[in-house]
Amino acid sequence: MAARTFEEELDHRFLTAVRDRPGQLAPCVAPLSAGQLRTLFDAQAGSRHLDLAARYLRAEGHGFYTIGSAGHESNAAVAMALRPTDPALLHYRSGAFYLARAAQVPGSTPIRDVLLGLVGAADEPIAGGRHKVFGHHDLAVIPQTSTIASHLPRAVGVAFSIARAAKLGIPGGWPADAIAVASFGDASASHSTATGAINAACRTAYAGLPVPLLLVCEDNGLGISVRTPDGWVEAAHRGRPALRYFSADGSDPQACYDAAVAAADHVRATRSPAFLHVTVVRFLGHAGSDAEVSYRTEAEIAAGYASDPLLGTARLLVATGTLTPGQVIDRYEEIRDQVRKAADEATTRRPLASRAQVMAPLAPESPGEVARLAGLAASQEEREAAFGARLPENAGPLTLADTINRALADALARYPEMLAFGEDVGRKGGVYGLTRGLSRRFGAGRVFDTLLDEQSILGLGLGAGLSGLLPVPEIQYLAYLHNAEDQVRGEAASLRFFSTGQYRNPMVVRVAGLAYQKGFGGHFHNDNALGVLRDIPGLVIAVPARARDAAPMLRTCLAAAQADGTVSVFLEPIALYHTRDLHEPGDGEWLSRYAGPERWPDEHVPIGQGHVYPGGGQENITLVSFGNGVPMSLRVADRLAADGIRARVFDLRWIAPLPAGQLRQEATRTGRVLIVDETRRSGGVSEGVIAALVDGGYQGKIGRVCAADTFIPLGDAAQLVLVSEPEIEAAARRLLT
Ligand SMILES: Cc1ncc(C[n+]2csc(CCOP(=O)(O)OP(=O)(O)O)c2C)c(N)n1
Ligand SMILES: [Mg+2]
Repeated sequence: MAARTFEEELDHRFLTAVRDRPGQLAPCVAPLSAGQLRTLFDAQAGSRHLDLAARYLRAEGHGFYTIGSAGHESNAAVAMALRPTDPALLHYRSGAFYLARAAQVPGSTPIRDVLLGLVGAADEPIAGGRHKVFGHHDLAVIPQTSTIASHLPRAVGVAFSIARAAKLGIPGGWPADAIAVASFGDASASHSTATGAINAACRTAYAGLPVPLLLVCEDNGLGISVRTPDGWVEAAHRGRPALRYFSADGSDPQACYDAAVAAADHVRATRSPAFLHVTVVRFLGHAGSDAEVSYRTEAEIAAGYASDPLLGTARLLVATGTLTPGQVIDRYEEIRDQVRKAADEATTRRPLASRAQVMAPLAPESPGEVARLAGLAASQEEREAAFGARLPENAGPLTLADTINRALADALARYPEMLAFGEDVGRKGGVYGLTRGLSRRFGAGRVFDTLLDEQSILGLGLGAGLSGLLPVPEIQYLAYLHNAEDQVRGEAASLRFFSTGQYRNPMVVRVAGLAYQKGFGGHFHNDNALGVLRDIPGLVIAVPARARDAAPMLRTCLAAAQADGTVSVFLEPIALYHTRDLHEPGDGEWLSRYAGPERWPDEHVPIGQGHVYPGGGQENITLVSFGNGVPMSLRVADRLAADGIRARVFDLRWIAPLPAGQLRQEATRTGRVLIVDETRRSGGVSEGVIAALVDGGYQGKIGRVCAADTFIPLGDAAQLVLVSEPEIEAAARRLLT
């Protein structure tokens, strides 16, 4: 007889254990009712058969994903201990949780949902064929990317925001007494993203703030082939401040359910986090492609079968007299048939069929609505309350920093759901004073300090956006975005994509950055690299060079967040924060008067629209720039004018999406383009600008001046590697010869 495959062996072990060893199924009384036991078993068996289906669908050429939940199905008991309105961010092995939750919501079709995900069908209900995820809007299950633990900072943010939205009276996405639940594996628990998030939850709860978060570690002892040291998960999480530890053996459904109820009750009642550690087994290897025999002995693999959570539930079903062994097997087989039929049906569903269809959730732009929202202000009384007697439009010419501060105040008055937060944002008012006075005026519930962890700051933004709030996190310096960048790339920007826009995390991330800082220089404070942001699909990158642009651009980003769930990075050039003059000391030309609300509709700056500074008459050259390059280019244009050379300066204002059409027009007008780019030659903005020009069919001359491919040194040495005005001027003259 041919040896059984692992799939066949798992099936066989379960069936023979139930059929042939009824002696193990001793009578007992379980607090789980007969109905609950049946629900539990159905979810577990459904999940098991989905795993088996994933394998045959793969073998038949229909399926694309084989990481399963087999061995972890006790997570169904966790779902049963929760409410279907408790937001859930699930591990990729939480299939039985997903099915058990769906059983709480009439009309759900979880088996079909998962199968459609496995075959990449366009009508899969959450990701629409873009990935196989556990997610469903009606089940409050937020889909996750496959980067392990990357959902945990968001989960902390969701938990925090449940309470904060309730406190502020903002109708959020969740009931006021909801708790957030996040599951993850044992290896994931050691990932810095997880440790950072768990630490943030503990520290926040320790400080006395509500963080109703249930962390569920599904501990199978392995991360692919790597063993987690025995006892490590418990040692690392038991006894942590403000985190209550619970544990259960996943092969014992009653114990699992009891622990989950106790943990969920604790979180709901105390509004503080708990860590539920469920010991499970992993069947069928890490994924279909994983030959676990290369790192596990056959005996070890076989020993796991005794801990099958389905068997645990079967025992209780029989021991409580709910079902006979034969009925358990019948139910198991019925579910097998149900899954097979649904799988056959799933293979007839269509995949995504066009590039536009794939990309549709990335670009749900409604520019008309954005323009309308950007033109709205708080009432006169609310503005007067926010600003005191001194409305910013009456304050005379303002710097970029002062303008952003006033624009933030206007936005806080206009959007009661807006939060502004980050390191030093609250009391101190920001390292550069950009949020000064805002916490005092709008309250520490809306403008506040966070812990020193960019990942947690962004995670809070992600969770807040999902919870009906409008988060405006601040990252102190561009260089310090990098340690948390996955929260923008993998989480913020991808959520609409993997949920066909059903979930969104509107957010405007304010980042102080770029080069030419004189006072406090060096590599980190003069970071001039935008490469990591430029290629993120759907991300909007705004760079206001001057006060006049900053307020309308900020309003546009906030309106786009509200209208479309857009994620924007609002990159503020530090060196221009307090700049007053353009051409000569005292000219005050870099200051602008703040526009009052009556002018907002006219001054609206749509996403992707640059600004032209004409050179007068028929220009000879177009200088294309952004950020610090704009005032430099304007000064160079002035010097060129002395020699009769007319330069048109085009401020991109938006690095993503680039104003491509306008750019081509401005370039074609003179036939000579010089790109003045303070970012690096490699991976810098100029690469995108040149590509946009070429793609747009521009055939004239192109030159560029960029920063060198180096980190920025301290002090005056920085000037050696950054673009200088003489360099711009020389390059412009070269292009004209
Ligand atoms: C950040 C990141 N690094 C690596 C991987 C590749 N990877 C996928 S699953 C996995 C192991 C995770 O183990 P564990 O957290 O214990 O979950 P389990 O699969 O055992 O349930 C790894 C390394 C990943 N998905 N994300
Ligand atoms: Mg594991």
